Amino acid sequence: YFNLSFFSPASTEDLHHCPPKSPLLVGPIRVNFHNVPNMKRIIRKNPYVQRGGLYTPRHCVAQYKTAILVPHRNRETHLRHLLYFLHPFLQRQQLHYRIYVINQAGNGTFNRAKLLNIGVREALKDDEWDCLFLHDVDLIPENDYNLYVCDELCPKHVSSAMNKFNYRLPYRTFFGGVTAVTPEQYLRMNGFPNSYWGWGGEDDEIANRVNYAGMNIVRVPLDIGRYKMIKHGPDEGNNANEKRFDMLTKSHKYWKVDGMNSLEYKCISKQLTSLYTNITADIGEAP
Ligand code: BGN
Repeated sequence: YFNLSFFSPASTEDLHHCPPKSPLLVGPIRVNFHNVPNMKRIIRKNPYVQRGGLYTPRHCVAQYKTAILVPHRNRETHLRHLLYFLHPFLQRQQLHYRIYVINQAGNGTFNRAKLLNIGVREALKDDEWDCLFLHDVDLIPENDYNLYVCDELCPKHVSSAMNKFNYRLPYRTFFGGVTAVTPEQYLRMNGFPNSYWGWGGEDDEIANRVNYAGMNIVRVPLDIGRYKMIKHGPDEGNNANEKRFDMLTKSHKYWKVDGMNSLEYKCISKQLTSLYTNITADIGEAP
């Protein structure tokens, strides 16, 4: 008998694992926001991205599966900048990845942390992700050695050096912007709080939760965790949360009852567009 497998197209079993260090990385990336790329152009530049913003390396088997979760409302130009830079960036890292955009329906006060809980719940229905990247829409990574993979033991603060803070930490426990956790780490801290409506404080609460759940934070070195923030004015519907100081003093009391185990929302739509999975949810209103 002849062995005909030679003639069949390469299946994943015939492919080798991607190397530990991708040969495609370039290091520092020049990022600017002079013109806003339109979606068609981004699609043209990323021909191997599949519907829903999904990508799998074609010439090797990816070592990691990462879901990128982006809370969003009315920031389309920011989203286009992000997609324009992030898709090629992640492909150079030879990851299996998918980008999710989670929209808050209506005009109520914005709730970043709750949208991230929803993104995690929905993403885990689709695949067995090794890593969840919780990503602000207005932060663009400037170095592709900043690998979008998780630390096995500790939640990771990724955006350690933002231009807005002169490429330094604004304060020692800062955990805002871009963070990376495994699904296991996420569930161990009961996800994020659902009760932070408006700007500020939720990231500090999340940093507290990491510690309450018996974990430590690791941080990407400052020369690698570099991000450029897209300048913008204050958002409508995202005023500073005046209750945040008070809430933070009580976070140790509530973290076990406010989070993934108390998450309630209505998924209004889950749509696979060419560059991302677009989820819109009714998340209720601030009390
Ligand atoms: C902090 C905010 C964070 C924000 C950073 C950077 C608070 C709580 C004060 C007790 N924290 O001051 O949410 O990410 O600034 O802008 O406001």
